[in-house]
Order: sequence, then structure tokens, then C-alpha cells
Amino acid sequence: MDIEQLTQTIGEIEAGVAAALSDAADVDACRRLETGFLGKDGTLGSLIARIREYPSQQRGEVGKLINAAKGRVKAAIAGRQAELEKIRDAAESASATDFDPTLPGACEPMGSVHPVTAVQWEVERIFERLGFSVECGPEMETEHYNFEALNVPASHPARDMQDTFWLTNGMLLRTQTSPVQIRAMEKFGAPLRVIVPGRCFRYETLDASHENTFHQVEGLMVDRDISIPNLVAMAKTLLGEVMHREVKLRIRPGFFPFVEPGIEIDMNCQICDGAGCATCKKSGWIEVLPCGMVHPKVLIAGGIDPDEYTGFAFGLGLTRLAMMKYGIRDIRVLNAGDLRPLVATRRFGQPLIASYR
Ligand code: FA5
Repeated sequence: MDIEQLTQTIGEIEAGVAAALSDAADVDACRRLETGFLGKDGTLGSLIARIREYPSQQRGEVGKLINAAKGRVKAAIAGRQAELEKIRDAAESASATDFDPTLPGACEPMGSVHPVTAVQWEVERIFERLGFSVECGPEMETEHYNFEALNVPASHPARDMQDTFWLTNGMLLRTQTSPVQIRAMEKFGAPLRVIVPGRCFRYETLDASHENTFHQVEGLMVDRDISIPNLVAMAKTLLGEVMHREVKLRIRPGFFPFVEPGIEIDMNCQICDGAGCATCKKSGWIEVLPCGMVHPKVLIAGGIDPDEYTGFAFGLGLTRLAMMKYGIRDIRVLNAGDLRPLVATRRFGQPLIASYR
């Protein structure tokens, strides 16, 4: 091979190196190319052994040609190798951020907001949108606010409807949130829109739907020209929004000395879908929203003129509403420090009825 043919061969070898390098997928492939082209038996490396085939006066020039080519090939391989090392290191450090073996494992959260609190917050948001403010009142009440101002004098048989925990100081644990109706009227006057969530206490025999400590939300709207259609519209909005599904309502007459007329609004039992179970006492209905038009004597007790204003009031059974919403079939688990109802608020949409069978 004369010098011209050698130069052409070297050119072809270098073109082959360039093509192989651009195909090289990783650092190992580069290393294999280095051996293949520059090693003793490699395509370029083996040309060195052939220097001695040339006449002595040409050997220096042939050697220079081959060595210069070796230098260029070496540099090209090193350049590509550095590039591939960078890509490899970046991939390694990216996967290292995805998985940090020093981080603690993810653990299941323990429980959540209590179902009664969750429904209370929801009811508050709904009424705030309707222009109601949220008030509270004392759990230890006077006989005046809990009964007398609500048109339930001492000898009234209606007192028997709410068995009372009397305290040694002559006061009582409120049996209902209704005393805050009077307190709110005294404080704000008319017109007035207020709701009062709170705990109530009754000396009850316990069963699946009766507790001695439970929650109600009192509602009171006093203004000019308030009538029963306002009340029914409010009840439908409230119960539909809280349950996030259509509920059947049953409206029937009810008796409470502080309203006239009095109305009971029941919803179809969500535990048995109205078929009858222990929670609804086989009736298929749950009493959740007793209500009515505020009795004129109660408006007067609150300092409001009944000739100028009318109003409606209701006493939502919040604990029972939470049971219906979360499929809790026995009220007693709610005050029992049982964690299962706390999981219910996290998994809304999958009522826990099965867990309570
Ligand atoms: C009252 O307490 C009236 N203050 C409600 C009211 C307010 C009527 C304003 C008219 C105007 P009642 O005793 O029915 O009413 O109780 C109201 C709701 O509280 C019931 O429908 C029920 O859902 C709930 N409730 C009553 N007693 C218990 C109990 N022992 N355990 C759980 N929930 C109860």
C-alpha cells in the first residue's frame, strides 16, 4: 500500500469511527470501540505493525500519518465517552431523588374530623350563604331560657317531653338549643337570621337513635312577612345539600309550645332506605327537623313585637343527620371514642354500614 492508498485507508477508518461513535449508546460501547480501533490488533492499531513494510526513507512519514490519525481517533472517542458519562450521571441522580431510602415510610392517617363536626361545618357554610350568622349559648342554662321564655311554664305537660338533668345550683343542662332563640332576640332584635349549633342533654333511655348527649342546630329567622313556604324551602335546600343526594321528606303536624303551627319534617331513613330498621324503629323515617312559626309569646319574651314581625324556628337533630349522612346505624358509637366513625368522614361516599352490622 503506497502512501496515497494509506492516507485513503486512514480516512475511511476515521469515517467508520465517527459513525460508530454516534451509534454508541453508552460508555461501555465507547470502550469497546477504543479496543476495536486503537488496540494492537485493532483497525488502526494494526497499521503500526505494517510500518516496517515501507522503505526506510518512508517509514518516518508513514508513522507520523498513523500516529496523527490515532490521536484524532483517541480524542473523538474520549469526547463521546465524556458526553455519555454525563448522561449516565444525570439519569442516576434523577432516580436517586425519586427514591430516598432514608425517608420514613408513608403511614395511614388515624381517623379524621368527627362526623357530627363535619356535618356541623357543612350546615354552617350553607346557612352563611343564606345570610344567617352563627351564634352559641351556654350548655348550663336557667329554667327561664330553657323553658319559661319558650312558653313552657313549670306545670306544662310539655316539660315531660324533654327529661331534664337538673343541677344542684338550680340550673339545668339545656335540653335543646332553643333557649338561644331568646338570647339571640334579646341581643340582636329584629330582623334576625341566626343558627346555633350546640350540645344538648336529656335524661334518656339510650337506644340506637337516642343519646343522653347529642347535638342540635337551632335556626331562627325573624322578619316581616315570613311564612311557612319560606320554612319548607329552607328545609329542602338544607337536607338536600347536606346529604348530597335526593332525600324524601315527610311533613306532618307537630306540637311544641314555642311554635304555632308546629311541624315535624322527617327524612327517609338512609340506613335501610325506608324499609324499616332498628335505627328508625321500623318506621322507615327519621325525625330530623322539627320546626314551626315562632309563637307570639316567644317573640314577646325576646323583646320583639309580634304585630310587626313573624318568624320561623327549627331544631335540627344534627347527630341524627350525621348518622344518616355517614351510614352510622347506632348513635352510641358517636360518643364512645370509637375510631370507626372518624374514618367515615374520610371515606364519604362509602358509608360504613357494613362495619356496624
Ligand atoms: C326540640 O328539641 C325542639 N327544641 C325543636 C324545635 C326548635 C321545634 C324550634 C320547633 C322550633 P325535639 O325534642 O323533637 O325538639 O328534638 C329535636 C331533634 O333533636 C329531634 O328531631 C332529633 O333529631 C334530635 N333529638 C332529640 N332527642 C334526641 C336524643 N335523645 N338523641 C339524639 N337526638 C335527639
